[in-house]
Amino acid sequence: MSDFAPSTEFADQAVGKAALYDEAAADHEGFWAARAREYVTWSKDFDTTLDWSDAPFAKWFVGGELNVAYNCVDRHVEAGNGDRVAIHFVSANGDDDRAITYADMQREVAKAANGLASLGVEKGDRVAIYMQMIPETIFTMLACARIGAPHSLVFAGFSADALRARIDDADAKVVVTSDGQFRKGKAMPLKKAVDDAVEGTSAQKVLVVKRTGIDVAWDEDRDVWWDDVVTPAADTHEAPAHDSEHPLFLLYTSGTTGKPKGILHTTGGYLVQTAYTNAVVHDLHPETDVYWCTADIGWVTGHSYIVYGPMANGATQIVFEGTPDSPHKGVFWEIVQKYGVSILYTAPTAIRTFMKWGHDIPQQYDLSSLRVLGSVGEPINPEAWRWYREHIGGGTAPIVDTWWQTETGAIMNSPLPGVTELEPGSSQAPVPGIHAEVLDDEGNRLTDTDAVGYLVLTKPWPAMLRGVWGDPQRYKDTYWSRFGPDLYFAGDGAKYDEKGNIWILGRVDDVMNVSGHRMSTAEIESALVSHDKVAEAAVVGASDPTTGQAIEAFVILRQDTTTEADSADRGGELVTELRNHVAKQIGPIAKPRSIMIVSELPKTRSGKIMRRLLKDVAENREVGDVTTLADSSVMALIQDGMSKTA
Ligand code: 6R9
Repeated sequence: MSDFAPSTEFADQAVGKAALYDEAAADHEGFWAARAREYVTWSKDFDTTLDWSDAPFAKWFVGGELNVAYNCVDRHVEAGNGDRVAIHFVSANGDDDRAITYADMQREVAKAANGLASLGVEKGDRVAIYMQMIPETIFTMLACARIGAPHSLVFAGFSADALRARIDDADAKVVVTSDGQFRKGKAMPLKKAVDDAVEGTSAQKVLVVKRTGIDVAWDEDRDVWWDDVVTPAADTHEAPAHDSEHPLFLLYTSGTTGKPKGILHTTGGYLVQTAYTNAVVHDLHPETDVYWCTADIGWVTGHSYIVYGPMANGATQIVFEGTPDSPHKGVFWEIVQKYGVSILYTAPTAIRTFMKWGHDIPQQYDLSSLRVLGSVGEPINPEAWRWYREHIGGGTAPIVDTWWQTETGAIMNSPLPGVTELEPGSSQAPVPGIHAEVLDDEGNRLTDTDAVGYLVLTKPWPAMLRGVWGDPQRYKDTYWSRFGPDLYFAGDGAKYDEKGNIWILGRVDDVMNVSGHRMSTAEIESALVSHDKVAEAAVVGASDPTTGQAIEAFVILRQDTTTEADSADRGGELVTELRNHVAKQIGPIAKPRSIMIVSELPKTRSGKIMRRLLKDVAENREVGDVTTLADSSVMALIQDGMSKTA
């Protein structure tokens, strides 16, 4: 038996069962109709499971009516679970830690719904939310869902310009924000960006939560305090039933170039798939588990796996306002120990950071409550996977590597803990009910495990995007034209291994072509990270007159295994060692032309490495737009390092 097969103890108690695969294979629509009635309470039952007659515009659970906020809150109170903690809020400075029960949640959401209604928000109006990780953000989202006013969250690290573009595109009527946010102990302004963004837009009112108490500019006609409008509002609110296809939210993808796309999700199908996947993939037992998804609510992972999926299931979860390094580098593990977190869902970029900091930090805490670990956002390098399993998961916790997108709305490819024999580094196979294949350029399913193709979703799924806000043509062109009108092109390169596992190789623009060999950035990055001196790596293909593209690598060293001399290495001993290591791991063709040792990598605020910028550096071009970087000074550091090497 492999080390990565589920234990019998785990399998016996697991929510996800092997039989789900058979059920889904036998009857796609029947399977989803059953999940819809299992996970969601309908005010009016649906009559048709899927209407795909106007493909690629799907309708799921046609004729059904429901209220998402009722499903996420009220029904748990009605079932006698009002005293169960919904959220353990862990504040950035420890000044506002609180436990919010489902009964509290019901009152808070009702107040927020009444407050928003008093500002003129009606069913169908769009509400922009520009707020950090505080409970009021969740109250507002659920209040919008309750009213039927689609929300559009804009990550609180985005600029005023980015916010304005999103308010404009969605014609938002109200913006909800806070005075400021705590960052590494300091109060930073937030409403200021809203002041700069809303001028001349459709936004009529700005609702402001007081979080830090810092000074804010005030427009008497436009601005209102949460404490004046929501806090005193009535704490009951009748939840109206909405059509299954009523818009639930818009979420703009950070898009590297061009106008951001407003990805549209609707009510019934989205809730069904987020709740179902949260149950079977995270193995959620709402009565006993303490669940923690560390994503920011401003990203799709926060929408689907903090707010909608887990709350529909009645989970108890952690919402953390802070960052992994503040007030100290052990704060995540301190939280796990204090609250007895049993399910942890985080991103490879965080795991690699913890690896870089060294395992002696998590070792100081009792992590024995953890029984399921999850990963999302990027391919997780096998080495990081093993570190996560060993040092966080006690060597036994199953890791669910979940592949999905803002557009898919919910998890698509992932092992089922308790069923699947795990394969470090691969999200393996579609979950029951999902159909994904790797196709070649001509649209044929790959048969050769050496070949690289494209990940394609071959059947509609309930949480699928329903369109790009205001741009049906872009929806068709981007996702449904590469392989045909009912095959969804995900934009990710992928391949199969001998066992039939699907390996995601990164975005197609990250697939390199070196002397006619197609190679993925992710594969070479994993090879670099498997060296014991490397914590993180980013690889790009830079144009090369002879080989088409040449491999350029940027690496961050591990602090616990390297010296200062290593960090100063510019093409010397360590670099040679790393190049040879890649050659040994993958083959000489994969040997990077050069490797640069850096202290940081350029990342978006959701933690994805922006290889486009590194490519600019590698090709000696002026570095492109850095506005979506979490820290725009990183590029200057890297370029400075480059010029010293040259
Ligand atoms: C949920 C989320 C989507 C893109 C996706 C892919 C990458 C996400 C992954 C993964 C390999 C995984 N991605 N999860 N790649 N393995 N487990 O991240 O949504 O921000 O829209 O990004 O992220 O490239 O296409 P989003």
